[in-house]
Amino acid sequence: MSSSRTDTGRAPRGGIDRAEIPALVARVCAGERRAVAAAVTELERMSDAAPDLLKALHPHLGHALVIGFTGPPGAGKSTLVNAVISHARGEGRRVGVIAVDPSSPISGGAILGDRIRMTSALDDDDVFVRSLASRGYLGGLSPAAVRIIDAFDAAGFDLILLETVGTGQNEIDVAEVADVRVVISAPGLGDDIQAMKSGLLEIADILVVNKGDRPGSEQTLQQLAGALSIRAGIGIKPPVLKTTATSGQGVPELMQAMATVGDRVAALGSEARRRRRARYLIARAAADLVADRIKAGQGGALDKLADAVLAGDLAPSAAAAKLLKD
Ligand SMILES: Nc1nc2c(ncn2[C@@H]2O[C@H](COP(=O)(O)OP(=O)(O)OP(=O)(O)O)[C@@H](O)[C@H]2O)c(=O)[nH]1
Ligand SMILES: [Mg+2]
Repeated sequence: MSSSRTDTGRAPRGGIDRAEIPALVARVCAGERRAVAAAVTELERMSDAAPDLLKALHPHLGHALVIGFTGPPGAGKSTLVNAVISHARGEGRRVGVIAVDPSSPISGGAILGDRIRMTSALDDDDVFVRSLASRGYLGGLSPAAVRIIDAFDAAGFDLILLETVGTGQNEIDVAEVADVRVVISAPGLGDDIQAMKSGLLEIADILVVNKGDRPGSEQTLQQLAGALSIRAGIGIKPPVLKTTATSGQGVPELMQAMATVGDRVAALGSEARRRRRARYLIARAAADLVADRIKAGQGGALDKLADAVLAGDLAPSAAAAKLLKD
C-alpha cells in the first residue's frame, strides 16, 4: 500500500495477528493503557493488521474533541499543552496527546503540580501522550496522526490534543483534522507574526499570545488583533488571549474559550467532524496515488507524453490527465 510507504518511509512491519483484533479493540474501548499503546503502534506503522483494526474501531468513534495546537517553534505549545492537560485532568477529563515532531517533551501536565496534583503521564491512565515523527512523510501532517486519533477516540478520551509546528502544509492539514484550532504565538519570534497573517491566522478559532510574562507580549497582542481586524472573509472572529504557560496564567480563560468553540463544534455532530477527517485522508491518499503514478511513468509513459508535449501535439495539462487515466 502506498500510504504505508510514504507515511513512515519504511515497509510495514508485522504486528499483531488479525485474529487478535476483536480482543484488542475490546481492551482499547475499556481504556486499557497497554492496549491503547499497542493499537497506536499498529496504526502508526500501518502494519498489515491496521486496516482491519481501523474498521473494528469504527463503531466506537465519535466521542472525542480534537484540539489542534499550532504555531511557530518555541512559542510554548508543549508547555501550554501541559497546562491544558492539568486543567482537563482537574475537571476529570481524559486526555490523549499527539505531538508531531516535538523538539521538546510534553510531560503529562506536571507543570501546575502545586495547584492540581498530577503524577507523570506514565502513571496516569487517563493521560496518554504519543510523539510522532513526521520526517519521512513529504509535507504536512502524517496520516498516522489521524489514525491515532481514532484509537484515542475509541479509548474514550474526551480531549485529543494535537501539537504541530505551524509551517507550510502543516497548518492547512491541522485545519482539516482538528475540531478546534488554537494558534499560538509569542513575543520575540521575529517575522512570525508576518507569517501568521498569511496562513495561521486564517485557520485560528482561538489565538493565543503566550509568554505573557515577557516584554513585548502586549505589543504582539495588539499586532495580532490588528491583523485580525483586516482579515478577509466572514465567520466568527477568534478571541485573542494572553497566557503564561509556565505559571498557568490565562489558562482558565483558554479552557473557557476552547469549551465555547467545542460546544459550537459539538452541535454539528460527530459525523460532520469525522467526515472532515475522512475527506482529508482521501485527499492525502489521492495525492500519494498521483505521486506513485508520476514515479511509475518515469522512463515510460511520462517520457512518451513529454515527447508529445514537445512536438506540440498535447498540452501539459492534457498530458497529465492522460497519465492519470491510462
Ligand atoms: N517566559 C516564558 N517562557 C515560556 C512560556 N511558555 C513556554 N516557555 C519556554 O519557552 C521554551 C519553549 O517552550 P515549548 O513549550 O517547548 O515550545 P514549543 O512551541 O512546544 O516548541 P517546539 O515544540 O520546539 O516548536 C521553553 O524553554 C519553555 O519553558 C511562558 O509563558 N513564559
Ligand atoms: Mg513542542
